[in-house]
Amino acid sequence: MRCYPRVSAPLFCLFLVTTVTSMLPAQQEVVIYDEAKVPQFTLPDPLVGPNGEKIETAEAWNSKQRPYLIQLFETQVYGKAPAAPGKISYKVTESSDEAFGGKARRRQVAIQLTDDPEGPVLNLLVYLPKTDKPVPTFLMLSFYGNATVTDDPAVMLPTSWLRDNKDKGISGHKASEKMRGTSSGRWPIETILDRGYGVATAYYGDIDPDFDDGFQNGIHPYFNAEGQTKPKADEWGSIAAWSWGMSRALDYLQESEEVDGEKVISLGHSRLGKTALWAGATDTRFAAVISNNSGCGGAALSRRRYGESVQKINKSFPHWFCDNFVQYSHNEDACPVDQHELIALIAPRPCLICSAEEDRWADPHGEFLSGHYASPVYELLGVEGMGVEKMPAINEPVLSRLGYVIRPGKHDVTTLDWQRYMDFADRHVTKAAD
Ligand code: GTR
Repeated sequence: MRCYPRVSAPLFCLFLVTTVTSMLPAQQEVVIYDEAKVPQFTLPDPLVGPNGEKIETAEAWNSKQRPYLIQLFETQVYGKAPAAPGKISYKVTESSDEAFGGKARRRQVAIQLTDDPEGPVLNLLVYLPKTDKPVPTFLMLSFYGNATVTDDPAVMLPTSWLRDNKDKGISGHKASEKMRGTSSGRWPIETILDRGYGVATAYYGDIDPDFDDGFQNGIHPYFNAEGQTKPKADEWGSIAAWSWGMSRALDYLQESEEVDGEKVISLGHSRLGKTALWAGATDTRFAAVISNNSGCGGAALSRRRYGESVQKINKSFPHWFCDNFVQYSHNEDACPVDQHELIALIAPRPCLICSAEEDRWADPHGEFLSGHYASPVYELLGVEGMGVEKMPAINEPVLSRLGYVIRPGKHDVTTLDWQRYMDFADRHVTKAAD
C-alpha cells in the first residue's frame, strides 16, 4: 500500500472537535445513529499538498492540488474512467414541438457510447420549454428509464436490463407499458419547464446495469486492454461509469443549439447523487452540481461512519467503487481523501447538497460537514463558501454558492426539493448573482 504523507501529517490536518465518548473497535458492525458514538477523526486538509505544503493561491490549487486530489479519488475511491471517445456520434430518434399539450419540445437522442456501432447506446430524453434562446438544463439519470419519469406515451421504453419491480410492471428484467410514469412523482417536468429550465435524462443501466457481474456487461468490457477481463484495482467501478456516461450526455447537450451547453447542471439522487458529484468533479463543463441524499461515497464524510459505512457499502455494492476502495472498509482513516474534498473539486462552481431529516442512513450532518469543510477552497478561489458555521434547521435552506438544505421526510426526491434546486439555479446559474 502506498504511503500518504498528507494524511499522517497531523500538523496540517483539521481537528474535529466532536463529543466523543469512545473510539470504535476496528471491526464494528453496528450502524451508528447516535452522534455521541461518532468516533473521533481527523480530516485531511484539502489545502495541504502531497508533501505537506500549504496551498495558498488559486493557481496552486488549479495546477497542483486539484489534479492531485482527482488522482487520489480516481485511484482510491471511484476508479479511473477512460478518456472521452474522440468523436461524438448520436442520432435524434424522435422529436416533437408539441409535448405536454404543445408547451414543450421533446427530443429523444441515441448517443453511441463507443466506436462500436453494436456497442452500448445512451438514450437521452430532453424536454425544453419553447423559446428562441438556448435553455439552461438539469441533467439527471434515472433508476428505471425514461418512460418512468413521465406518462408521455411518445417516450420510448428502455431496452437495457432493468431491476425487477412489480409496482413498476418490470419482470424478467424487461420493460412494459405499465412502467410509464411510475416515477413521475420525482419529476415535476411541467413545473420545471414553466420556470424556464430544460430536463435531460437517461437510464443509468444503459451505461452499466447496476448489479455485480464482474463487469462483464455494460460499458466496461469495451475499454478492456488486450487480455483484460475486468477493471484493475484503480480503474472505474459503476459510479465512475455512470458519471462518464453523464459526460457523454453533456457532449451532446453542448452540441445542441437548443440547450445552453454552458448551463447544464449535474443532478442526482442517492447512488446517482454520488454519481452527479463525481461527474461534476471530473468534468468542469458542468455549470453546477446538485446532490440529493447522496450519503456514503457521496456528500457524507466517510470518517464519521454514521449510517452507511464504507464497509457496508463495499459489501452491499462491490461494483460501485474501484477495488482499491475495499481497503478502507473499517479503515476510513487510512483513506487519503474524504468526501469534503470531493465537494472541493467542484469549486468554484455552484454546488448544492440536499439532505432529508429521516434519511439517517445517508448521514445528513455528515453531508452538511462536507460542504462546511470544502468552504475554504471556495474562498481561496475567490467566491463564497457555505457561509454558516452550524447545520441549518429543517426547511431553512442555505442557498450560498456552496449551499445546503435539509427538508423533513424520507430518502426521496420531492417537488419541494425541485423548487430548491431551481431557486439555487436561478441564483447561481441563470442569474449568476455572484
Ligand atoms: C442504498 C445505498 C445507498 C444509496 C441508496 C440508493 O441501498 O445503501 O448508498 O445509494 O441505496 O441509491 O437508493
